[in-house]
Amino acid sequence: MHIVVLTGAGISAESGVPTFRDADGLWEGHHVEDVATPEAYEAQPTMVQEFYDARRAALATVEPNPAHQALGRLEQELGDDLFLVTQNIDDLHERGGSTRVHHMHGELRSALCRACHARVEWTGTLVDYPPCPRCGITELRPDVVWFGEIPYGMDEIMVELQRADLFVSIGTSGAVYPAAGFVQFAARHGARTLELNLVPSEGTPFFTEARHGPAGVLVPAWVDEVLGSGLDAPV
Ligand code: BV8
Repeated sequence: MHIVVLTGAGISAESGVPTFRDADGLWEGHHVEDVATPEAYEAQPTMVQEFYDARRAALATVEPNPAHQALGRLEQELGDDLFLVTQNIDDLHERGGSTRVHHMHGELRSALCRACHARVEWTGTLVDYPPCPRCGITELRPDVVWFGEIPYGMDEIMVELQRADLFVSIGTSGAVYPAAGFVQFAARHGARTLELNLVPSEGTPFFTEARHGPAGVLVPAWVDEVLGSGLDAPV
């Protein structure tokens, strides 16, 4: 059985990472749509760099939660039969035990060089424009996919969605495309679809089944169900 899992900010909420649209949906006092754009970066590079520097630094203050750990366990059991794609730019899936995580919107712990296009591991700040480790030019930006930019790995993601028997969406509002369209694409290619989210999302009507509650409770229970049911049994 081939499973594709898509995660969003909701899976990291119980780790203390604020989501985008809950409460007042503010990040460091900004709406993500106002900051996560190439135009904002051109107009106010320092503000954008500081926005991501603050979120990168905050990674040291949060820990993976049982939902991340359950997906790490699922990868151990399913291997290549699990494809995990996340919209999140934190490293909590990796710290929760997942080794193959597809960050379609990039990662905080990576920097992108606008001169040589290298993607380099980065844990410090970027606001002071340090030299690119590969080309030496001081044009490093957050390696994050902003609104209007093309998500990473789309070809591979579409292939995985076409071969999925089960598509599971965890902790996302279904507000941003193309991720929000994955459920319909997977269903069109024969997948069963399951939503695990705190409350119904914009995409809930497109799912075969939807369970609502905290990811820290729903995800471990679902993984136990999948692993307990025998790996080739229908879910
Ligand atoms: C693209 C990185 C072309 C940055 C992000 C008009 C109509 C339709 C589309 C568009 C349009 N105009 C423009 C577009 C395209 C645009 C878009 O969709 N805009 C929206 C605003 C309408 N998209 C793009 O520009 C994308 N690029 O389209 O390129 C293309 C497409 C395909 C192929 C080739 C080319 C690029 C978008 C990427 C933007 N970058 N993140 C950063 O992080 O700073 S977006 C960011 O918000 C996230 O990555 C995520 O994708 C998105 C939504 O966030 P969520 O993860 O869902 O979080 P949210 O807070 O919204 O929801 C949390 C959920 O968790 C809630 O439902 C809540 O109930 C739940 N929850 C809370 N606590 C818990 C919980 N669940 C479980 N347990 C809990 N404890």
